[in-house]
Amino acid sequence: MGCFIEADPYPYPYNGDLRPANTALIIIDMQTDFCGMGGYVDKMGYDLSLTRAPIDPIQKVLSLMRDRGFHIIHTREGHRPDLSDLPENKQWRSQQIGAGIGDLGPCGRILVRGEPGWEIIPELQPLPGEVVIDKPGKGSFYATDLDLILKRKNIQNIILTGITTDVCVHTTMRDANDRGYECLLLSDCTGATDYGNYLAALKMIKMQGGVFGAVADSHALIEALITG
Ligand code: C5J
Repeated sequence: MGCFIEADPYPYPYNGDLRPANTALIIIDMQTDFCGMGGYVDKMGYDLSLTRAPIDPIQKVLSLMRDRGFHIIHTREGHRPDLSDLPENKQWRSQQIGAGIGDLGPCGRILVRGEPGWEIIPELQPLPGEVVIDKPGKGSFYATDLDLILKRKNIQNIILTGITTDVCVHTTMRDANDRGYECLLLSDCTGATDYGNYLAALKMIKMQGGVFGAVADSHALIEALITG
């Protein structure tokens, strides 16, 4: 039998083994810097409605998955206050586009740990006991203990949400897939700074029979958890 979520290009997970014990919801970088007024993405001049669109669907999925006892993992992108973990080329690039990482902005120093802009938005605050991964890069595995934590908890399935689809979410999904995790991206629970890139990122996951995993929306997940 098994439990499957209706997804594209195959019902997820491939083996039907979807249980709270072996499945984590990962919420990537839902920080003011990426979706709030005065944060990094806002300073770069992007349309915040694109990165704010997933907030409400993520809230619904988070609430149900918390109730059902699934593992919940949050990530935050950010750098040490002394910027010792900030690559020079990343700093240079951010300065060119008018949002220098480490510079003072309306929400404190941009993408610096401990600053108001770096905090996860109030709507999606982690609960005590939920894992929070601090990462200096795009991927959630690079220079973090995420893989160790997933292995210790015997997690096989990762359900991805958060921002931005084409950057931190994709990097994390690709890396997770290489490591053998069975990945699902929830299409309405993610957003990019560019709508075309969002669509392309979803399409790339599904090529070659699901080269990085599968894509579903939050309704399909909720339906599967309620009826399954
Ligand atoms: C970026 C992210 N876009 N969370 N970070 O720099 O996608």
